[in-house]
Amino acid sequence: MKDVSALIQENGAVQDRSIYWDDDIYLLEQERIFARAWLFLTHESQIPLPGDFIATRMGEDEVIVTRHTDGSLKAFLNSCSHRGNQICYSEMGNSKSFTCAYHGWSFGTDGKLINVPLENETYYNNIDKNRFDLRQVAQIDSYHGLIFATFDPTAPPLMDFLGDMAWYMDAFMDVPGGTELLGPPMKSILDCNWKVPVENFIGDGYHVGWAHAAALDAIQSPLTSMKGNAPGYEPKTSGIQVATEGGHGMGIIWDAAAALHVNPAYGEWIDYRTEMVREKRGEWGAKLYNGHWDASIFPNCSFLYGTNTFKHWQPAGPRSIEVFTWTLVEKEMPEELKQYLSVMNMMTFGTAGMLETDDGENMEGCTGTNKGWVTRQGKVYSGMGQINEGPHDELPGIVSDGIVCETSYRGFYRAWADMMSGKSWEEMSRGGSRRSIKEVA
Ligand code: UNU
Ligand code: FES
Ligand code: FE
Repeated sequence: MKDVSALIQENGAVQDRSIYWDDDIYLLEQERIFARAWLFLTHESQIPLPGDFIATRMGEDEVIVTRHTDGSLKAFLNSCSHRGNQICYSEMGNSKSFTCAYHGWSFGTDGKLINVPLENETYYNNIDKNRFDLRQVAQIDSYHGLIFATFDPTAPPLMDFLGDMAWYMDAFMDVPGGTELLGPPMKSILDCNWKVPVENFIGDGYHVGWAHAAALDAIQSPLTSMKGNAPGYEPKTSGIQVATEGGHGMGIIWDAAAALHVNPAYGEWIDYRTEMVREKRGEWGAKLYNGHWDASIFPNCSFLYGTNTFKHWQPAGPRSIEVFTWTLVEKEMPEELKQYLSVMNMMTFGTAGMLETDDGENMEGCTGTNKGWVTRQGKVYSGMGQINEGPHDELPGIVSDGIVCETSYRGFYRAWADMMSGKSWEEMSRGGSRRSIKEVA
């Protein structure tokens, strides 16, 4: 395998193309990133009652996420401790226990082995059942309803892992009544490496007017003015991009939360709520709430706040992903508004959504060309705006000088490189990608 420390260069601005293609790099990602980072599982509203469960994956590890009988959240491997068969094949439901289809071992909603068929007759009551509980995640927690877990007992608490990203997200997550993901999610498969959509959603303001020109035209919303990056569109003043500690980041277009919408009801809701947010979180809070965001939560979740889409990019081999698309709404929104936003999400970023298909083709292209051995020896570049970014007087993270740049790409790849080189969480905080800019200043 290539020297891991050379895969990312120039402070995050250059990527070796093998990271989008090679099997050995993908396997190392499973070990060093997906087995260690906090990973999104589901939303609390999907499993409100004892016995509710969903099945998902953490990296390539199959897991069951439950609401245990005592109300707590549990997550454990969906693979039988007897001979390894997958235990649960449904995606969601409610159950008192999970029974393996092969020999019938059954497990509680906390993953504990509770029944072994013919236990007396075959094991002569001499089997220590505790030894065969399903492997639990090391830590599980939720942030405003979003449930995350990690397999790494040494990982920092979830709120430290999210760090400054949570400070930003609070502007729209920490509203009266809270937020919600409407599920179950839409699902599709894309033939691309998982990092390609993550880097796109982390703040690619460059592609919006270009790749989405026809879709912007078809929708005829205020964002149509970005079409074709035409004169009059001013990327320097229209927004910022931010790289926060730990590889999270976003691009924010000011005063544009509802700008990809045709129904005035959403803009009216945003205006009404902005005042509440201003009272609670001040001017910056209001400005963030009223902005349109594209963002990624390291390593494999993204969302568009304003366009109400929430994406979970599940790696399925080095060159394929499963895309799960949820609708992000506020719980207190009127039901008709939630329905409208859910339909708009389908039309824009659902499986056959107008913008989803624009992006999908590009993401598959950015992956697929690397099948060529010669092509794969090269590098790709995300150096835009590198000479004009830095700490901000009032905002955490590294802040760019406009919406069209690659500041947040670089933050993501610095964190990726840190984790891939096997640094401890300690090392990553001391001078690495996990250092809060506020603490440094
Ligand atoms: O395609 C996107 N990531 C996007 C679309 C970002 C901002 C506005 C609209
Ligand atoms: Fe960006 Fe070609 S112009 S990938
Ligand atoms: Fe896009």
